[in-house]
Amino acid sequence: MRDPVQVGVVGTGRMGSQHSLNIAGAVAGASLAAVMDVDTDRCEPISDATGAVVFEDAEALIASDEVDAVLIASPDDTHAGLALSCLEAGKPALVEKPLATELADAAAVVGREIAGPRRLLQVGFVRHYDADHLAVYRAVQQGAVGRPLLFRGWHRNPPEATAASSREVLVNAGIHDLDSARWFLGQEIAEISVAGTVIHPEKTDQLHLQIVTLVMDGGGLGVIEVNKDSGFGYEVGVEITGSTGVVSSPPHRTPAVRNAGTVGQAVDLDWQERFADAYLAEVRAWIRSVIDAKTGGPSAWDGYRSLAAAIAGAESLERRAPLTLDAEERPGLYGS
Ligand code: ISE
Repeated sequence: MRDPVQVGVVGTGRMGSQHSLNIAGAVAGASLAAVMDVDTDRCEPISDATGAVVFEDAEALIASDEVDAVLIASPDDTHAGLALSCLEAGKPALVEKPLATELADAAAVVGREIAGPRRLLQVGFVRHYDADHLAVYRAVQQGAVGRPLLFRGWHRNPPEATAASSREVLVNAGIHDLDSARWFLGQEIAEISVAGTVIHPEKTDQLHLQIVTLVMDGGGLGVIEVNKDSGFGYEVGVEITGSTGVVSSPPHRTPAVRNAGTVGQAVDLDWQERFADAYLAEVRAWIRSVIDAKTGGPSAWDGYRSLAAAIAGAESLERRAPLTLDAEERPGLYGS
């Protein structure tokens, strides 16, 4: 592997730009070699600032001898196809979540990866690199609350320019929380039930506030609030109830300002602000794994199983009934 690792980024929107600038300026052992976006105007500023070559075609970037590793941050429905291309090219890739928007596509990625010589894909469940999430996870792992029984998560977003459909609330956003439930409890989701409500009466087809209830295959439980239009900012938290106690992520770390008879704290504006340090830690860990030729972190299996839950959840929302998920044996490539 070349030193530094020559990285190509596909998709230079909000996340692709942040990842590109992190790689170019803050990740030892990596160099931003190439960028691509269907809107090339979005590549130019990054190319001008970093010297990265602008590609007009994602497949050409993946195939290029000038690219050792690929970061996929293009629109959600392109992730699986590009991940397959990276597997075919034998190139390690960090694939932003969701791994796919259709389950069959995610299954195809898993099938192709387990047919290959080793793991090549890491999926962008960035919360695995967030200090607050890791502190809660370590407390659980150290037995601070006994046996973990209940995962409670809340995920509140500011409104976005492009309104999400009710399905996208789960496939694009809630998928993080579904992955976290699996991660913190160490169990697979066996049953999901979702209810939703309209936040703004004029948007009757967008159930942007959803409550997800989970039953895990090991007896654990989960309750998740996903809100795509919080009205106040961005907020993510987790809480684990165990057999001997409860551990939860800290509230906002910003100063509490008291004046004029009130107390206030600033909240994050969006996920790029809330998880800025975690995105950097995520890419640094990914580059380390590329150098060591030992891909780690959230896997394509995690991407597949979390997507299966998200899609079942969207169906539960539609049917107004709980849905069970098929139990599937984890392929050996993804460990125990
Ligand atoms: C976005 O793609 C993310 O991954 C953020 O973490 C999430 O909070 C947001 O809802 C998604 O749209």
